[in-house]
Amino acid sequence: MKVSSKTGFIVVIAVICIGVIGTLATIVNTHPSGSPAETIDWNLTLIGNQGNEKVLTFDELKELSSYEGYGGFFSTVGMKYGPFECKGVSMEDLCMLVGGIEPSDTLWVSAPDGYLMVFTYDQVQGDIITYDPATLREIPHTDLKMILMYEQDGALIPGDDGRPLRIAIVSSNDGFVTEGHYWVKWVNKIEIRTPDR
Ligand SMILES: Nc1nc2c(c(=O)[nH]1)N[C@H]1C(S)=C(S)[C@@H](COP(=O)(O)O)O[C@H]1N2
Ligand SMILES: [Mo]
Repeated sequence: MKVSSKTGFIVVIAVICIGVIGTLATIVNTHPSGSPAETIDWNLTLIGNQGNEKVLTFDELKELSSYEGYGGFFSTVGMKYGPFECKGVSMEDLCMLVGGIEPSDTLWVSAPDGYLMVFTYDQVQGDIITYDPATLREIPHTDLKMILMYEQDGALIPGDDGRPLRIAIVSSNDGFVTEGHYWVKWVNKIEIRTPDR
């Protein structure tokens, strides 16, 4: 029948239109995973060497002056990762927020999975051994900096790699790697400890 085939045609077109609009709406609404626009619910607790505490949200951390550099690491089994473009806040700046770090202090960086790294004052200042990415032989370095990274290669750090905050050892050049155990993932607590306390 002529009328019903025309009606059928209109129904088919309508269904296609709804499908196309729906698909476009889904694409517009979905941020690519790791997009910096994503909201991150995360608190970082800083504890100064007097026991003073300061809690920063992920958003507050991103408001602080940032530091960018290249850094890569190798894991216990010798696998090499990076170098990445790392953006974050310098550890010295973070320490300053709770009164600074003294040469005799140590820095205790930990994560909810129970992982903990203790850094010396010198390590916080960037005195960390660097290795040739190809041979893993020790090489000299100049401008190393320890940062708390919140962006890796221009996006949020991937979940398994420490989202949203990870320690990174960076420099203005990308020709080196450092030991992976320094690169604490999922950092939520940084404590400055004085030996006398
Ligand atoms: N929170 C947390 N960070 C961590 C670890 C961990 O177990 N927990 N392992 C460390 C070690 S020993 C290495 S070699 C690297 C491994 O990094 P990857 O898991 O991104 O490969 O992360 C470091 N950071
Ligand atoms: Mo490791």
